[in-house]
Amino acid sequence: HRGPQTVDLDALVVGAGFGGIYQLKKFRDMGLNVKAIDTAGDVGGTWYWNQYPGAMSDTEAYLYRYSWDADDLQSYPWDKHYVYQAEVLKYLQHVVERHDLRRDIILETTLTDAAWDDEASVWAVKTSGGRTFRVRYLVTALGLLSKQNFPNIRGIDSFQGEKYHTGAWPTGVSLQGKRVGVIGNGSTGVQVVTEIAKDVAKLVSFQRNPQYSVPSGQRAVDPEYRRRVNENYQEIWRQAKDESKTAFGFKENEDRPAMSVDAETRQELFETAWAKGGGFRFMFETFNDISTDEAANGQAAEFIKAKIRAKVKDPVKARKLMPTQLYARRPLCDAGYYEQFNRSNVEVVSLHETPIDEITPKGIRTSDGVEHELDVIIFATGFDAVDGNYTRIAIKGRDGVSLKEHWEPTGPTTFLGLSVTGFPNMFMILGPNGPFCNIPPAIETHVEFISDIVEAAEKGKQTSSTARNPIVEATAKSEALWTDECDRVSRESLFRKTDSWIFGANVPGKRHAVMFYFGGLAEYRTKLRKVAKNGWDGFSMG
Ligand code: NA7
Repeated sequence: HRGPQTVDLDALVVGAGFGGIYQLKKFRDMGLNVKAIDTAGDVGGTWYWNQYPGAMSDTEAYLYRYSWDADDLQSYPWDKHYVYQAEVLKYLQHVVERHDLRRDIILETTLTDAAWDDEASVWAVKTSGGRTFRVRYLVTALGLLSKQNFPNIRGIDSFQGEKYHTGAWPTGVSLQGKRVGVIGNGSTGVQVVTEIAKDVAKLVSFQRNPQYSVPSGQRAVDPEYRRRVNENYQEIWRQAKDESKTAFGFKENEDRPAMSVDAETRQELFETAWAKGGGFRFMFETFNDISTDEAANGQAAEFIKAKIRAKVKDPVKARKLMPTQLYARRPLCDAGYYEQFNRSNVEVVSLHETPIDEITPKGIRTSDGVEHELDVIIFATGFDAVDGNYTRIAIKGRDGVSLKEHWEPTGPTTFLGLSVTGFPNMFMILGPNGPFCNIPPAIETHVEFISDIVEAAEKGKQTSSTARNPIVEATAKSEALWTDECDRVSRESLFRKTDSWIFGANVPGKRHAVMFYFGGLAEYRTKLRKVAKNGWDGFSMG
């Protein structure tokens, strides 16, 4: 089994973003011999790769960080209500330095192949550069959104200008004074357009399905606000993790259907949420049924459409920006997106009216024969999300069966979004069918559960009479039950009826599937506690 470059460890963490950094810290604190690897040239994960202009977290800054370092929470500065990419990256670098984690992080190193060795009860993980790690525990923190989705458009390679995917944005790109086309208008496209419109000579936004975006409420943080957050931090995290579904810092409405109030009251409630800012807040704090009832959804949609009509002065542009689908994708928010279309240098092309025929050496030609001449094309076309990161790499469990093969007949299945039967001692941070919510608290929930179950297994080893490595593995039954549960809980959601990455419906040829647990973070955490309390119910521990 051993080559000259073989390294034995207790655990390997793959990925050094929000998830991997914390897992490394936890395992190290438990006394395990652990390393983390990452393909990137630095730590940061999503916030390393997505350096496109305008990249921002749309979770408010006070909840877009770790909760486990109480002193750091009190003292680490943030000056706006939402943090931009550079600040998140700096924060993660800061955490890595503060806890002296860098010495155990190996950068520019990619997992190429991982195989379970049943005889030795270890994972053999091959990496780029020829090193093999033999580890008792493998934790994958690959990110939900990292495998880029490039559209298959005729002539794409013939373009002679600059071409970038937002998810692999190189440093040092200047768009100043250039003619720029942006394909895609999800969270990313909306942020790019809002940020660059003022700097470029011409901006053409190519939109297949216009989306609904509400104001983010971005503004400076005043010292009084920060003082209040600091004073209440413990309670803030408790509420987010154990009392809310989305962990976005508010309580989701549970008892007010949109049609239960009169039109005037409804309007007022929407206006209030609009003024406060935040996409999740607008969708989930106002009423309890916007994401589940078509009539309620229609009311929210009409409210936003009226705002678009009022903001966008040119009626033709307004028409092209008007959403036609349900308001049932990841809710967006922005700091002045629709306003950009009032600039004379900003155009919108409706791909429903005039689809792209081809990309030419000079730009993009649409079906009306117009060749939009461009210096730069930006692909804000999203990701092969959630399971895409797993099926692209060779992870082979028992009997050499790969994850891809395991998921082939059914779509991605897991127990609790973190463990798969046939893949012992491997844990996923944010694997398929994890909770749909603000990411850092979801990550902490996973990391803490994984660390606890590994600790339990290690304790078992100390008291065991055999020398064999402990084994933790989801049972086939628990995986099937969890998959059913995720299916059941999402059945009512209008998100399921609307094509987007959240149900695997954004990549041509990809199977639509349930990818998240929609029951909310609080409920999810209750379930995890129950599993732990009942002797790791649903796992076989050997
Ligand atoms: P999204 O939300 O998946 O958005 C991708 C956008 O790209 C969306 O507007 C798509 O249009 C568009 N797209 C994709 N393929 C094509 C082709 N072939 N032609 C034209 N337009 C296309 O990705 P984001 O990066 O914005 O956001 C991902 C998540 O990151 C986000 O939800 C946050 O959680 C953070 P469509 O709507 O499918 O018609």
